[in-house]
Amino acid sequence: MDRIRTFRAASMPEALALVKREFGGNAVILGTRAVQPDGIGRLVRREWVEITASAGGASPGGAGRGRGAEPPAAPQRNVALPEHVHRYYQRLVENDVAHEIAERLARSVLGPAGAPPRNESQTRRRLQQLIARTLPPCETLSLAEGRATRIALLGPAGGGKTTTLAKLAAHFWLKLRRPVAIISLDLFRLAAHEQMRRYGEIIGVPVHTVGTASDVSVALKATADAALVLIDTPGVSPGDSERLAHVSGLLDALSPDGRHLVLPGTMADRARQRCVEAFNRLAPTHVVLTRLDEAVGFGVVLNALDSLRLKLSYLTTGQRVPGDIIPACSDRLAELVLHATSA
Ligand SMILES: Nc1nc2c(ncn2[C@@H]2O[C@H](COP(=O)(O)OP(=O)(O)OP(=O)(O)O)[C@@H](O)[C@H]2O)c(=O)[nH]1
Ligand SMILES: [Mg+2]
Repeated sequence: MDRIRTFRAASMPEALALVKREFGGNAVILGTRAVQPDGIGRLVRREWVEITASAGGASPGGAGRGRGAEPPAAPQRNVALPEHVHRYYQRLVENDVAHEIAERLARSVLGPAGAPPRNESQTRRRLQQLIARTLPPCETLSLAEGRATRIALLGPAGGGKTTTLAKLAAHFWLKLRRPVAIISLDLFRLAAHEQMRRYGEIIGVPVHTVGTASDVSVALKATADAALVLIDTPGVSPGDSERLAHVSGLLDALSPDGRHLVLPGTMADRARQRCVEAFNRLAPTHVVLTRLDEAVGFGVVLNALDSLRLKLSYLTTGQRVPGDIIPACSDRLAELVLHATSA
């Protein structure tokens, strides 16, 4: 029988460290919960984080693992791989890289002529290069000269669109002092509108709302002087074609320079594929992977991007605004995927 326990700490990395210390690298995260102060204080005060984890075994609903319900089994010794290559294969699996991708990488590191790397450091160097090359191109936001750059965030409900948008708004306005404006298309839920309005107030950037096509020209005029216009869209279930069509129409009218699909990095494979297929209709150009703080390792990034041919723009690693956002960079990501988890 698996052991299940709830761990509480001041931050997600600390809570994950407790889980790892208690249950080891094969722990399965069953659920996470932020225990927050009330009201506006939640944006500025640190919250407690609770993780419920099991020592091993299946995770209900596949939550928290990129490859569905199976935790990574202890990798079998692969006789075809030299010892030091196999050790890196194990590390990839420990970091939640799917077995088939880890195996593909380990085999590629041997090279076509079967000239294996001589030692650990050569293996690491080759793997790092291979991983960086496997990743899609990385491209963060860059602002056009002399006109507003418009960027839309879209994706499934609760994926982290509004939080990521607030992090970007804070970075460009509070840190870089570039004028930012927000356009919110999320008029479906009062709470969503309220959330965006509060972020706007706290960060100090104007928020305009667009509910129908007739609001578009007013919003475009009102935001024409901003260097960056961030467009927040409502969460849409992949099966809701009516709402997808509505958002698609408004986006076409706003004609953004980039459309960033926001997906939790911890989403199970099939759910993610369904989302990607549904959101293709909105012609995404980039992907943002969120909730990586809830993943066992950065390997989920490789799993998520393996069949996704969109540019990677940002990764998010927590709920804090501002903060908890990493600009995508393939070399840095390759390092993170190969990072030893048992340290
Ligand atoms: N752990 C973790 N939580 C996150 C991250 N990004 C966002 N969240 C949390 O996820 C929840 C949903 O985030 P939102 O930004 O409201 O998601 P959304 O996609 O705008 O949701 P809808 O507008 O309802 O579709 C909030 O509790 C966020 O604090 C992240 O990187 N890590
Ligand atoms: Mg939202």
